[in-house]
Amino acid sequence: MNCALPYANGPLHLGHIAGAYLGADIFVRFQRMRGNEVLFVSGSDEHGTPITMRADRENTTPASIADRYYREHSETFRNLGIDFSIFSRTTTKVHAETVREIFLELMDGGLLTEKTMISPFCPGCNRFMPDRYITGTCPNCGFEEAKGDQCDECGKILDPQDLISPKCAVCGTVPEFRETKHMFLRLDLLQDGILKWLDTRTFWKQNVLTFTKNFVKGGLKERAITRDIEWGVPVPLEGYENKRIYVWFEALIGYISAAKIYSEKIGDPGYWKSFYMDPEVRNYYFIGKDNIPFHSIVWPGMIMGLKGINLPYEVVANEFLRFKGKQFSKSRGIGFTANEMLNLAGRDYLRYYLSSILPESSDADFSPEDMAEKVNSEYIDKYGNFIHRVTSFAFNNSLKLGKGELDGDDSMILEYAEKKFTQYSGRLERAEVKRALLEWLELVKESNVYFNSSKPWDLVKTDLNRCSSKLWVAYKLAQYMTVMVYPFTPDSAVKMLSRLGVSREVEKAGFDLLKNDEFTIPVEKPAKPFNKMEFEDVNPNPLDLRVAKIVEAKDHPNADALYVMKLSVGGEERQLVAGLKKHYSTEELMGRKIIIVANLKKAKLRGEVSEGMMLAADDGDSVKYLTVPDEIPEGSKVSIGDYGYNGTGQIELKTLQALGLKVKKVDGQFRASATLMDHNYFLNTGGKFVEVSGESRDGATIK
Ligand code: B3M
Ligand code: ZN
Repeated sequence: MNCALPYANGPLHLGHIAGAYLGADIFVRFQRMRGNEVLFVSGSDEHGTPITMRADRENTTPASIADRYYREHSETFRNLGIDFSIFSRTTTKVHAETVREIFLELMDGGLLTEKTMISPFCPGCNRFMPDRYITGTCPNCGFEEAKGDQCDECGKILDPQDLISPKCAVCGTVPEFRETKHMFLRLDLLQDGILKWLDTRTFWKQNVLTFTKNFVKGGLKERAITRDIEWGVPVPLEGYENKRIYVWFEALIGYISAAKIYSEKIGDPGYWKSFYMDPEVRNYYFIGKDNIPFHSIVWPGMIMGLKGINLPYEVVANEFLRFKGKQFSKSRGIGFTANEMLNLAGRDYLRYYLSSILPESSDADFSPEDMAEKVNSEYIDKYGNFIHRVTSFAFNNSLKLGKGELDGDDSMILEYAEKKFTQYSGRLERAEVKRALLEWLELVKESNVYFNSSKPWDLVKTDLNRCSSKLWVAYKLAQYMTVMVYPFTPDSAVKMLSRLGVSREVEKAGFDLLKNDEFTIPVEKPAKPFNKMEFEDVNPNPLDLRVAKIVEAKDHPNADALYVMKLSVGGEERQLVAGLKKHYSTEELMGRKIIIVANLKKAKLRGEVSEGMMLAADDGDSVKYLTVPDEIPEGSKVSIGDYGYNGTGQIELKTLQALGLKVKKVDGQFRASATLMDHNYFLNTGGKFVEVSGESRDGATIK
């Protein structure tokens, strides 16, 4: 079991998690439950230009960037419960050796060849430019910010020469193309083999298969696998001292080197071979959509040139998860990183929600509101509540649970549970995670119907034997649900199982647990198993920001620097005290539209009440109020990025200060921004940005 090696160049966002990692983890846990031995590997992809680019930007070394994100990613996966056997790195010695061996084996097999190529050289930076340092227009789809190695919009693999109007991403200079020697992988020789093999992969998911076939039909060319760069795995050839192996070529080998390192760690150095070299063993690759061609074409091609390594059994890739319709992007401040969301929602709630919307066959949309709604109405109200009702009833009535004689309804629901389990297994066997969860949810719903119509609360008065039989069936159903939901929400499942009095280790016992007929009822009154998710939990914006119009401004009776103003806020009138006297005359303020924090705790300033606070930018020299274009009506609500006010209620000044409101200069405009959970967002309303009413400075504080 292999899961893409994430570039160690930035935080993992929910798009990454939903694209590959969560589905892989669920699949692995399911396989372990079935009694299969799984080796689950991944690691940091620590070479490549995404990392050198970041190091350049931050004025540090690629190694320190890689270190930072290797640590961060390991922790994120741990926090999410993604249970790798090993999460390795591509900067290890074992990796460099493995790459060297594979490189030489392919060369011996005649699959590598040396060619002189024309490479982009930036006269501005005085060096050969790595592919990703060149940007330009994609010849395939017209996307204007395509990179020299791939267009991130249409997915097409590119050479820098293919780009229309290329330029250096560092200094903007138009690159020259100069001659340089490189080693090439003969994908052209491998094309027929790859096509034949692809014909045997009829069971692959449509999205991967179609993409791959179209790709190969376009014809495979030799691909350069060395680069004129300093950061990377050395090339084992004379004359290549100043070159490095292309990151994709070696990152793919990272699966095997990770497996080797794991094998050494457990004291069985040959262990990895029982996975990668035993043809009976299935090698799955769970990856992001934009990595498909490397795993379904390049990697299989490389493997065909090696002795004894298994070809992928299946390459599984999801479509994209979007955030309110846009692609997740840390740099553009769209959506959440995995860590941010974990701070707001419990691990299992997040895993549940993501599983239920996984973009398996088409793009999906993540929304915090939808998450709270789904978790509450499905996981908590239907599943958690079932466990709670059943165990509480057994406790309150001190029931002895016994199978006893089953009636028609009992047998029917138990058969239904078995049928749902079979369908669920079929889905998961095909790595259809979202659909497997739907089968589970159907069982949960039917079980609730069964419990309600059994009316154990009547039976307990009339027929105690029937009643304890019904409860036994209900416990059995609760066990089905819990065991089946384990791969999705492992922590909660373990807890729920112990509520049923079942104390065996879930993964060890696996699906044999379903055969368990022994339950013990609680000795103490069961507490509610789950707390509901509140919407505030997932919307971090505590500011009720509004557009207000100044309708009156006059001197404060007892303070020299202050004005007392009357505001109109969409039909509502408010009084506000502000220290603007040094900066504005009352005439200059009259009729202006300003932005206020409407839910700041009321304060009395020298005897005058201030209901809220007006926002102004202070660049050290002058103070200027924030405003919006005139077409925005007073009373309008102002959002921070996509976040409207979350309804927190009255706040203290320090809550406002914690959001670090600042001026950002963009295209000559001075916009107001705030920081929510490490992201910087612009304040906006009605599709317009909140701006400073005049010249300011980038980074000026807003208060
Ligand atoms: N590092 C791309 C990515 O992180 C790349 C995957 C390598 S898998 C061998 O999306
Ligand atoms: Zn340059």
